[in-house]
Amino acid sequence: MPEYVVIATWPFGRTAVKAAAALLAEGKPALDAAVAGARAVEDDPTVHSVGYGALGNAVGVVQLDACVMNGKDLACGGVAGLENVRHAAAVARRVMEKTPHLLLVGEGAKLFAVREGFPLESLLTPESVAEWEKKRPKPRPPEKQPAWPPDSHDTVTVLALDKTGSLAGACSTSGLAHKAPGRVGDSPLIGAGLYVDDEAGAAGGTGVGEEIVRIAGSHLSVEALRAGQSPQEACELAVRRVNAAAVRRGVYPAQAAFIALDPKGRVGAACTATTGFQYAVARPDGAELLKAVEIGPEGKY
Ligand code: SD4
Repeated sequence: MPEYVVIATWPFGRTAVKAAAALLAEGKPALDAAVAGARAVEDDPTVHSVGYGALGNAVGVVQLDACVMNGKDLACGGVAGLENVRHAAAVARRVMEKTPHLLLVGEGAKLFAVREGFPLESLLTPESVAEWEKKRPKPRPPEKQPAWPPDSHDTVTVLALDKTGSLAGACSTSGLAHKAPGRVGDSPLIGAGLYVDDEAGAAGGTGVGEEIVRIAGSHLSVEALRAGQSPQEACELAVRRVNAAAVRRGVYPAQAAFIALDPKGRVGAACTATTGFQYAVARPDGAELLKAVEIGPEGKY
């Protein structure tokens, strides 16, 4: 078994795995590493889909979704529609640690964050406001609107295996740009955007959340690991399921991707055909950015 492994979504996943690997190398728990990885991306104002500097919803308000899960004891927590607090994954961890609940939303999540000492701030930057304007959906008849806004999303999902052999994960996102106020994606939902169990493995999703929730993508992937599939096979299974669900509705599959990490430290990743998904992996011998296997839909759509 490798000393430690961490995997994270998208090219900004390099920032996440670097921060997480620094902690794993010191022997820190996987959950500390996963949350630190998410935090590094939440703090980066050039990433317009996570934390500070993220794009707003349809009325220009940044609403963050996040969750965390610990593979040792299945402890988990999440926040949805959280406003004015950049470290959404850390708030999700507090929900896990300090409440008997799993998910806090909207004003309740914000109130909880304030009571836990998280500072309130505007998450908008001049650049994110300009980008939000640029990505404003074009006025056109509803039947001509794309089912999802392309290139206006990206979650940081971090999965970590620590030196004790335990797994944990964290994900954090502002969701889809110009989403309906109050819309909740896959990222705060345990089993959809993230699932982690030391007895099977860890998986996380990114992309159009509706498609990931519809197939309970991360739980599906972890159950595939439990049944003996490799992380690569588990991710491909989830992507094929997203494709099949789209075909059944007569639409072309949306952008969606999955990453997975098993207790042996093996990783996998796969995405739907138009996603162009990349992910970062770090181990004691260094970090790399990899391109995921793309899987197109089978049959008619
Ligand atoms: C969501 N899954 O809210 C998130 C967005 C995302 O890559 O990951 N995009 O639907």
